[in-house]
Amino acid sequence: APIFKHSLHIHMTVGKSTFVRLLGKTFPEWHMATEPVAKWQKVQASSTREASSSQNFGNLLQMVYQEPSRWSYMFQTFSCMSRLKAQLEPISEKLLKTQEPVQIFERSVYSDRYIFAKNLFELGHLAEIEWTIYQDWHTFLLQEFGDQIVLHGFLYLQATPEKCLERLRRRGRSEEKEIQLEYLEQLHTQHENWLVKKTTEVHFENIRNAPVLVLDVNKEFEDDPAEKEALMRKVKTFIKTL
Ligand code: D5M
Ligand code: MG
Repeated sequence: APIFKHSLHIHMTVGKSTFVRLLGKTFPEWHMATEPVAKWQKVQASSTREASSSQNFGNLLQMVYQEPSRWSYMFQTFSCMSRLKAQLEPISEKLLKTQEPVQIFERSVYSDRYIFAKNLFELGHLAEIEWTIYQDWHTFLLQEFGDQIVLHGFLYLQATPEKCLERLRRRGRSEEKEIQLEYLEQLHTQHENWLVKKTTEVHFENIRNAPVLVLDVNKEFEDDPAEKEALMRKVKTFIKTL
């Protein structure tokens, strides 16, 4: 199978989906894998025999925000599984036929661990034993599947926590209404430590050395053609260097 050359993973607190949509419009030949938030909001058994019997087991996103100490570990197992599955999806024939195949993922199994799980542990929502077991299977799974989930770079959409809060309030997802600035500041620090300052201990060599493109998205790029174009040009240039 051909080695897939350009796989990028987007990171940031709020604004990714908008950005991914824009990338999709600008580069229609690329493949976009969006975050499976809907699955977390409506957990269902995967082996339902009859479509009509698909039972809804709950809104895991809401559960984790309401009672983080109870549900954080559970959430991490589910989100990591769903991302791993998405990253293992075979590359489409159509994409393979393009000259420079590019695949973009909205977040990754790495942001699960080095942003969210780490932060939840530092906040005390993951017990030491949960964090230890989590890291153990995370490392194991990624080592086992390592060569199938190659990644070539990160796009880091950088914005101030204040800006993120403003956008989060504007989007008004009900599960997220209790989120405070402090939580976004913590996530921001995790992103900076991992992707900019590189002080986070990363356990996968290829990830430690993966190039990062930092994009300042504090400006509202959605209704600003010049800003949009500048961002798209930076992404294109970055990909050429990979
Ligand atoms: O929506 C994704 C939502 O899910 C947002 O509230 C952050 C949260 N999320 C995503 N991944 C995780 C992990 N691994 N742990 C805890 N919470 C998580 P978005 O559109 O990406 O902002
Ligand atoms: Mg989103």
